[in-house]
Amino acid sequence: MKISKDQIAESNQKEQNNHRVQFEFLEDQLSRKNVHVAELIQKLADFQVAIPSWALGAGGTRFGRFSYYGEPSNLTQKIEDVGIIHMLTRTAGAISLHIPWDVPEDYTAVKELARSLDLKFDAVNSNTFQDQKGSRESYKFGSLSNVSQAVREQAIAHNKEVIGIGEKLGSKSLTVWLADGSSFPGQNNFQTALHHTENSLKEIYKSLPIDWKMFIEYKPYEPNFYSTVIQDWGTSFMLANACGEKAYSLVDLGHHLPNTNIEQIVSTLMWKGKLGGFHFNDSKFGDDDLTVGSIKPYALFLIFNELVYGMENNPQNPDLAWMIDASHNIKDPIEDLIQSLEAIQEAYAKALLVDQVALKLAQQENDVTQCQEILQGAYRTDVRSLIQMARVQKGGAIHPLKAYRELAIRKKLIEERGKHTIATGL
Ligand code: AOS
Ligand code: ZN
Ligand code: ZN
Ligand code: ZN
Repeated sequence: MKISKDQIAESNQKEQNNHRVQFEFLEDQLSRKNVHVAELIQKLADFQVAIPSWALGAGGTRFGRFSYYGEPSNLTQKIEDVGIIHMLTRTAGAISLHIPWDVPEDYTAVKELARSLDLKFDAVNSNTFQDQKGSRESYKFGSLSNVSQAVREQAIAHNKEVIGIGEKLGSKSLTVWLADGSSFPGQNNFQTALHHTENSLKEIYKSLPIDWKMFIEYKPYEPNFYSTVIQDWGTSFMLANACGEKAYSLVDLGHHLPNTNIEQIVSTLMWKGKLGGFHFNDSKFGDDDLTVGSIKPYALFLIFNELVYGMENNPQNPDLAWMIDASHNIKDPIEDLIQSLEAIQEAYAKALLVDQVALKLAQQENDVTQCQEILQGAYRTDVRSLIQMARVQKGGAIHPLKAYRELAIRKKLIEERGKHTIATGL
């Protein structure tokens, strides 16, 4: 299942007039404020977000899983789904694979398919939170932090294997997320667990190719409910420093306790040159993995404001690896990802509109009211036609979601794949 350029052109034909009127209005408004609209569009068009291979199927919860009809049941079909999203949005130019859920059988074929859909292979993700078929040791009581050396060695070996797989695909980074922790006080010695984790990560780091990065994800709780070994950005930052210059912290928006000031964490890490990757999603309570921007769009904008500031002022921080880490229980995953991409682009565009010079001046003068006005002025701008223009210039759809529905893609996927398919993964 592929979407053709003609199908997109046809869909855009119908939207063209409306889009033009809105864009011209906004362009005029922004030009009056001395905003370089063409530059802005270019930045938006260049912004690419990876889709993880586990986001294309229905995730479910521990209480149940409801299949979404026509789900991709193998890696080829997952890549095809990302291809559909990228064709419509032109902002999802990469796929992030999870090992062992998505080990390619035929590397040449998989790479060729990705190339034909204009997709790159983003970070590879290791999995030491589940026991794999036939493995000798169990991760029930942790992986890189386990009290048993044999378990730690198995988990280290797995990560090295994942790097090897990534190398064959052209990936340039490894993301490590650990479920390690404890569910009851006294179960673990905090220092021993952290010490083991640091040593294990250093061991994995030794196998990292010279042009690779390692991303260390943190999370306060779940699946363990008393303590998590890498619980917060400080721990992740400390471990990244212990490993070396190719190791970075990764911020997943859902991995913070309620009301945490995530934008401040972003700012601190970028100042220290240690923010490597980003997992987008949204949440009300915890690691809810909901559609980006569906719950706290203003918080997302404030985070992007710091990201934009960092990208412009912190050359010590490398280019970031952007990814959507979401899970879908009741929506069509493709529709959900299109909505997430739109929300990301919107927050980014609004952050680009913040007048940094005026903001700095207002800060110098302690003009608190004016500082707020500047941020909210940018946030309240309707930037949708700008994002549409960025998409159109790259051959995408003015309205990706509408086009997806009009082209009846899901219906065709069901015809092709069958109704009761199940995606591998979470
Ligand atoms: C888990 O909570 C983390 O967000 C991971 O980044 C990811 O969702 C998991 O590794 C899926 O494999
Ligand atoms: Zn994540
Ligand atoms: Zn998560
Ligand atoms: Zn999450």
